[in-house]
Amino acid sequence: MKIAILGGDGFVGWPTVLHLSQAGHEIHIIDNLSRRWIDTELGVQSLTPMDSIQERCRIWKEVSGEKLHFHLLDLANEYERLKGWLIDHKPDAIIHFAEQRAAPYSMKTDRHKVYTVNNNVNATHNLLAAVVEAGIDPHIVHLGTMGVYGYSSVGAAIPEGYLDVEIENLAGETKGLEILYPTRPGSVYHMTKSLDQILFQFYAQNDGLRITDLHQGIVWGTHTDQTRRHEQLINRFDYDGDYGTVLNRFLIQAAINYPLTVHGTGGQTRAFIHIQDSVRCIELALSDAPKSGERVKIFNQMTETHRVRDLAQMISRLTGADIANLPNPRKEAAENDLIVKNDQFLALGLNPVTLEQGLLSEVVDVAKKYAHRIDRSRVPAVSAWTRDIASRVNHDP
Ligand code: USQ
Repeated sequence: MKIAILGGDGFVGWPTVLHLSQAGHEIHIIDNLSRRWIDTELGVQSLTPMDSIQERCRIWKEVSGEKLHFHLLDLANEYERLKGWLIDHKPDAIIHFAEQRAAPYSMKTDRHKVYTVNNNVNATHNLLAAVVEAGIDPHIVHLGTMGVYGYSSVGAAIPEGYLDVEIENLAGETKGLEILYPTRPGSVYHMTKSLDQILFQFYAQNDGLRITDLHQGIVWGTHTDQTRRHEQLINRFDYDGDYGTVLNRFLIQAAINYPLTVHGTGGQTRAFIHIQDSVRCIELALSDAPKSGERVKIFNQMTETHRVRDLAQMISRLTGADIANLPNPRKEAAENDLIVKNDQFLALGLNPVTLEQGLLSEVVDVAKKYAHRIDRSRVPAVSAWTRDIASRVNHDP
């Protein structure tokens, strides 16, 4: 297939590019390199030394013999170029990762909220409108998030996108209805992914677009089979307070003797997936496209759920790291349960990497190896969800 990978320079985008290129597909990366600019804005860098996208593509050609095509294009702000590109190239599939993905970054200031909404919602809508206008019929696979569901658990499993409900009509009869699972986003970033869902629903229904939305959990790990093939193909690894995700942060904190930064009691339960499984799931989803006229296909892309404090204890046991219970900069439930259905990927043959198998190698191969590149001052999470929380967090010793 000819596949356009929007956001193909990012943390999940880059390993997906390599995985699908190795599988024999013709890959076109479309990216505005905004993630690299945000590193510059924040004054942080990936734990792992990352080459330019052009250099990464050159190395992949050397290693694999496969050519990657890179197109510098800003989806959210260059609508006409995007449309022209789609008309010229007519991809069979489009994988859409091109969104600002950090919840803390999206809550940093009003400017960051506005940027995140403008970028993410426009990128998604521009893509959908341009596909219709170009008259093409690609399978669109979008990287969504588990976070659209929220965590107000009633003790029931979260289904894969849709909920069957019963309502009583005016005649007093009980009728069945299938609805999108109600969203309850916990940040402006998660809110944009909730808005994306409505855009997809509309374009699938109105224009017959074939869309799959992957509700992904928190990704951990760095390497995939392909990024291991050359040190210059290495994936990025974020550890800072805005972009670092919880488990990867704990791993590098353990490597530099920094007490593990548990927010509050650590009673938050979240869904997790290893980066290797993430790229496998995307390939599985690609091969299982909905037909035109069908509803958006939604998968829960996660393999395990864990409580934050259990993760901290597990890493502390493995490495001897101390644990710090810090005031939580976020507005979120202090404790929650989470049960998630992921039957569709298991049925398609996913055989997940578990935390027990993968953790130690991440600590040794990545966190310890690159520990010298860590700026300890960038470890604390300082972006607060509200002004009140900011004053509490900042005044706490
Ligand atoms: N947390 C800590 N200590 C830390 C960092 C985080 O206790 O040092 C806690 C947070 O308060 C939160 C939980 O860990 O309760 C998860 O935080 P996170 O930063 O690992 O994940 P999140 O902000 O939810 O976002 C990440 C990705 C996002 C993706 C999402 C999937 O950045 O792109 O959509 O995970 S999910 O969480 O399932 O919605």
